[in-house]
Amino acid sequence: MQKKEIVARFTEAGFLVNPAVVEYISECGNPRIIEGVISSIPSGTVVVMPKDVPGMTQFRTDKLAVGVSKTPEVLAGKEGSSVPLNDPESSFSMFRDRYDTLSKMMRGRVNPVPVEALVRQGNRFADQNIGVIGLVISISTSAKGHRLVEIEDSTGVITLLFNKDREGFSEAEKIIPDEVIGVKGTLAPQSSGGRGNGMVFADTLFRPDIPLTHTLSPSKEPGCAVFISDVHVGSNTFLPECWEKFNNWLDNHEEVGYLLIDGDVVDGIGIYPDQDKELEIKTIYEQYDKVGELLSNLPKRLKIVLSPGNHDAVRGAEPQPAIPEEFREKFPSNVTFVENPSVVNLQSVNVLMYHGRSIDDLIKFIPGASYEHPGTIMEAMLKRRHLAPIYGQRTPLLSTEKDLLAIRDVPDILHTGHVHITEVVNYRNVLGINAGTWQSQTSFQKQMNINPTPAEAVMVDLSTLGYETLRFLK
Ligand code: D5M
Ligand code: FE
Ligand code: ZN
Repeated sequence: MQKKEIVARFTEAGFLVNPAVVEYISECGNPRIIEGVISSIPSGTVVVMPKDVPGMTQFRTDKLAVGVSKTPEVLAGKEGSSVPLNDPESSFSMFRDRYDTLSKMMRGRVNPVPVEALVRQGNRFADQNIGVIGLVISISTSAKGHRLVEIEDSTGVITLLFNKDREGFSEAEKIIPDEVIGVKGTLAPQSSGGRGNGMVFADTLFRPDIPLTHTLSPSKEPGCAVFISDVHVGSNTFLPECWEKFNNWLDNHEEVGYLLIDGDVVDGIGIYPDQDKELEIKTIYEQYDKVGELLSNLPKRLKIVLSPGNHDAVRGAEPQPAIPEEFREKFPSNVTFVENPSVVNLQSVNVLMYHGRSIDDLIKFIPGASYEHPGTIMEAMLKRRHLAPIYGQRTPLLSTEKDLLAIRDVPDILHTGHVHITEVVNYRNVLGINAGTWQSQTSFQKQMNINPTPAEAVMVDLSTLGYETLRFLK
């Protein structure tokens, strides 16, 4: 991106900008950083300085202190915590909990009126400005190109109309099924009602989102964590020499106390048609034994956290259970097995780990989203405060009492994987790390035109939350 364009974008948003910042953004070659900075800048800022740009001043220093890593505390997604309902077909209580949890996060901003009160005949809200919050049950486009979104709260269903000629329409185009949104707008006269349910002409769209006031809260103790994903041991595209280099690097970097692995640790068996032709290790037990061996060779000081993904030998429906005991025989004792998703606390830094299968669905539904930029999808999850909002597509969701994929508490770090492409973003001071993979491009990815970034790891200095991408491919 040209420096002139960078300056222009900040000017347009009402800010002056420090030359070092312009330099940095132009070098990064990722224009989306600008929008991230603009969205999280403290009010009253006149000139955008390096301290306002995530990653600029928070990059790790060269002298990292060695900490004493403690066993991570599992705050959510402990082994055995996701219990299916007796009636697996019933997702009612889960959606009810989703609505309750996410609507609370917006209530103060939206001041919602219950849908029932808006659709009642002769109600007093016609032509009035009102707020309403609901779970999206259908999305369509009107003959004139406006977006019609049906939402449901605990009292009824109402249609929202987002006018295509109004500011903010592009956000309305990103509304996806089963997310919880709020709007402020005008209640239409009863006669114009959307499918007889009443209609709101939407002015402003609200999402649960990360509060603008959210600040970085690094650890007070020194120490670093390394984030990886999608090791795919057992596949003939797994890269053992690169892993070896990574192992050597860890041997020589004592400041690293934690290693987090976000699923697809093995390639698995029977995950896709004709997979056996691409397997070097043909049984699931031997694949896990090999992982156990690789992890045993890593330095013993490391505390390792391991969650499953869609290639692992567990139920595919999310939350996924931890990798079962029967596969752990060769694993060292410094591994903590957690569910997918889970929240782990590393010396006060909370990491939300989620493999990321829902990324496939979110890419399909969010205009402009792509496999090359999983960071955009992590932002989409954080805005919606949900890891896998869309029900009934490619991500199987388990029916549970509570919605275990809602992002209840704001994490310090969101760690995902699955798409095999590394990207790090900072969204409102939450560090989003999509970790890459340890296998080279597979024939399937070639067909899909997915270009992975193999053999990369992301290191975070827990005492600053600065990060660095480490590369072991060559
Ligand atoms: O996912 C590896 C990569 O392949 C990741 O980018 C998602 C993509 N993927 C996986 N399954 C599909 C389907 N069915 N369609 C399109 N893209 C897909 P992994 O979980 O390691 O197989
Ligand atoms: Fe994978
Ligand atoms: Zn995966």
